[in-house]
Amino acid sequence: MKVVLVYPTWTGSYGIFGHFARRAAGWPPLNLALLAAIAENHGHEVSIIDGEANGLSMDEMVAATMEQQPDIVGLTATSPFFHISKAFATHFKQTAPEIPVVIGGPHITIVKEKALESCFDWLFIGEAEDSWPQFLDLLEAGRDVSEVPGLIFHRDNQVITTGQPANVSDLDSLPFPGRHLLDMSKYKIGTLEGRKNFSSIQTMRGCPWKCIFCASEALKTTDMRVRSPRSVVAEMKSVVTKYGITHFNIVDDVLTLWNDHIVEICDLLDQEGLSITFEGSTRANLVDEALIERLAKSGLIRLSFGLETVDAQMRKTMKKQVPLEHYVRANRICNQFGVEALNSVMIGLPGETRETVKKTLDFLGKARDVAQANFAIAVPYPGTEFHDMAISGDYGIELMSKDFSEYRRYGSAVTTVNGLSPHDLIELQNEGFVKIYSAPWRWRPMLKKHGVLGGLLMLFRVGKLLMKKSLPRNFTETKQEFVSLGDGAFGKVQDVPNIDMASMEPELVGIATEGSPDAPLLTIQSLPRKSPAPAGHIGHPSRPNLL
Ligand code: B12
Ligand code: SF4
Repeated sequence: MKVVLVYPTWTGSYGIFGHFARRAAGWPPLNLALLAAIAENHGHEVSIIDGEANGLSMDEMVAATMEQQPDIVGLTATSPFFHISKAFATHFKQTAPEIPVVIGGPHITIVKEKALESCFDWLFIGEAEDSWPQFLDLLEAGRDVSEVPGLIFHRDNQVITTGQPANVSDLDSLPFPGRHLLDMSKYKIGTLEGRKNFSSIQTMRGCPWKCIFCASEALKTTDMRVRSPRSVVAEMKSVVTKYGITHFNIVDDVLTLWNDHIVEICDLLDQEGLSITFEGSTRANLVDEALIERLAKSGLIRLSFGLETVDAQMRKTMKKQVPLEHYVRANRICNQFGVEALNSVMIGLPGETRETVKKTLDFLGKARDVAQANFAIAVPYPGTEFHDMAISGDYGIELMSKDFSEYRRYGSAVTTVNGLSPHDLIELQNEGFVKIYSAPWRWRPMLKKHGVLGGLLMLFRVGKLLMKKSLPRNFTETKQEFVSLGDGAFGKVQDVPNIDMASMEPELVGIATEGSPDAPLLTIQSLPRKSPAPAGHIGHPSRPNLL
């Protein structure tokens, strides 16, 4: 059977943020690549259309899909981008109503039949490594698929659910993702050593904790499984050999959950003489000097930690269970061994007030060992305890929108908390960037990472925002508004009618400075606050981040 898997363009809907998201990293769709390899092993012919990497418009994605003459089309979705996959499926069905369209991914696993729109023939929930090939084989043979676990579909005007599929027990039994179906030269990520071609890779699944803002429980990720280090290193080796890619972003939820596992991977890398670099995320209390020194020796160049907030009560409520004192220590250790440390902060978690944000910003302002922090708005994604809290109004949270397409972390907020409006949260997010990046000792690493032009642009904006903050408050009704851009930079949106994001050169946009012909693309202008914009958005409902 001819299977076409489509990863629709998503950063376009982040407006100006999308340019910076693209500059920060363009990620290969690892899940589709894995499902493609499994389908190929079952004798099916597979293509992947990565609309994001190729900057395709909706029409171009539909045309590219049709060109492949598919027997079936597969899509994936997270909550804030489900609407894009749905728009693609709707568009595609107008062209080819007879070709089945299926969709899986975290959003489907979480909301289940609520995602069963008429443009989808079958939904897949949970891990699909077993159900997907079973389904394809039965469909090709013209047999009934309703015995396959993990499906949701319409039959005789009824919604049929075939139950939760089992998680994969032996990760080593899976093939390596079908990267040969992607143009691997397109995926690049910014590092302190410059932009690198990279691939994502998964060495284990799961995480034992249940932070309230994470859908770990709904996604059944507390069921933990690891790959053998031998299989991981063999995959890395094949990526190095086939594509010349030597940087890996390990997408495991907690990279240093089991020290032995990651250390064994490093031992094998050394034994094989495989010279690579890698990065990942972990919890600050799960690193120590010996571990970081060991990992850095085999190529660790970056680690991300989720600081979120420094307020003791909020830390308790968010159930992350990492004692605060570990963050400075973990950053210091990373600095000591030349590993870049990233720290994410969330603004608007349950219990947030202006005072708690100030506490976090003061902490970061003084913490000289903490070189970089990213400020995201806390988003109550479905399937999280935070979502339930926002619906029931606990801890001063009020949910302003049930439209998941608005559930983004940058320049948008869908909650109010203790009197802080979505607009206030966005302002506090911007303030966070100013606070941390106005410290001169943070400029050096930032310049290294964003390049001289990017760095200067950011410093210019920090200065401008500082000046603006010193102006009288009545300026706010129609003021030009700075918004954070997610990767440490920020800009302001200005009216750019009929802008065609897909056709723009991300690099060009990235380096444009005020006064240059490209300047309008870097600026975003706010509507007056009484405008009919949806909760938290600065823009018009039809074009949320652009006016
Ligand atoms: C790496 C990662 C990213 C990367 C790369 C994404 C990519 N292109 O691969 C980046 C940084 C870009 C990213 C961005 C975001 N991410 Co993210 N990300 C992850 C992470 C850590 C790993 C993803 C992964 O590769 N998993 C491995 C694959 C094999 O698993 P999988 O994707 O779930 O796929 C399996 C099933 O879902 C199913 N399936 C999936 N698709 C399909 C399609 C078909 C046809 C079928 C049959 C089955 C199927 O089968 C697969 C195999 O079992 C996950 C957490 C996690 N542990 O999974 C979060 C996660 C997916 N991200 C999440 C979020 C919220 C985001 C953002 C919204 C954050 C933001 N910036 O606002 C964006 C959204 C981007 C987007 N386009 O949707 C949430 C999603 C929750 C939700 N409600 O949807 C997760 C689950 C984190 C969490 N625990 O809360 N992310
Ligand atoms: S530690 Fe990370 S992956 Fe685990 S529950 Fe918390 S946020 Fe989710």
